Amino acid sequence: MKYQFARTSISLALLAAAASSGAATTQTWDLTASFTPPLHANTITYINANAKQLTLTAYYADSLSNGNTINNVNETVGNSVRTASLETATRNATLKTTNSSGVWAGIGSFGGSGVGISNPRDTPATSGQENSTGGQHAIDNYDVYNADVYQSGRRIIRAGDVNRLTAESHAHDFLLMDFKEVMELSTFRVSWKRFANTDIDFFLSPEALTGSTDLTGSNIQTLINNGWRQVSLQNVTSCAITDSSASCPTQFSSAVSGYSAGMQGRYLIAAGMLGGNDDAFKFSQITMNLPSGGSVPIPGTAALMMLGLAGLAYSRRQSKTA
Ligand SMILES: [Ca+2]
Ligand SMILES: [Ca+2]
Ligand SMILES: [Ca+2]
Repeated sequence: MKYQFARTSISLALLAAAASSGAATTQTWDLTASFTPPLHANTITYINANAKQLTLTAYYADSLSNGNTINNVNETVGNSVRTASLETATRNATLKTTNSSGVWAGIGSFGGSGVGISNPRDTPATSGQENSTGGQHAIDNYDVYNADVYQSGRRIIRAGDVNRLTAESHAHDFLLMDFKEVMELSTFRVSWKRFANTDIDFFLSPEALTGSTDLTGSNIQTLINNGWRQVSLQNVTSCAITDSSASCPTQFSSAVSGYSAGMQGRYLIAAGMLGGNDDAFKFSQITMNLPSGGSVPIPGTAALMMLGLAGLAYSRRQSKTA
């Protein structure tokens, strides 16, 4: 698997896949390739062995449409707690790729261990900067004080305490996956997570949405009103990249809240649980299925056709000179 920057390797990947590829209805993208260059980008396109593209775009939300920040989070939140007021605020927050200073949210490979997002509120606030502090380098809704907070000489908040949200603002990462065509939900692999009770909210676009889309300026509540469907998985399992056991990667199944067999769409958003603060994870693999009855040209067939054409051209030249 290669991403778009390594075009010279793509044809090799196709030929290598030709021998083992069956009916190519299952599409898998390996997200562990390191981005060199660039190290981080707001948008990355991966190309799998069947030449199917997956474009990832990093968004984040930290402010409401009225300009206020998501600031109702000055409260104690326990692990696995979904706070209704914060969930509502996050649903109504504006999705964006950059802050007012032009610092953008970046997708990072973070050592080839899967993709995460670093948003401008993560520190250091440099475009696409990898941040190794806590879970900030992951796709996360994780925000904590970076330093102790004192009141009247007494420490009231300990730096890094996950059970205290930042009082100033809450920032939330959103990963948009564009499969370029309508596909069915299948499986995904979480290669890293910050906490045991990491939960993911997915939002699948309506089947009718087949054209290009830009989420900038919209919010999750608007998307839901427009037919996007929420699929939520609690306590995701993380797997080593080399783990091929049955429990990895994680299936979209009836055990997943809001899921039903055959759900399909061109776009999929992944985010830490809306309304939570302890969800931080990285993806190393995404798999989708082409809708029932669909198929793509098998690379082996394409290669054989090209050989056939070459043979035809050769024989034509032969007959001309004869
Ligand atoms: Ca959680
Ligand atoms: Ca992050
Ligand atoms: Ca964060």
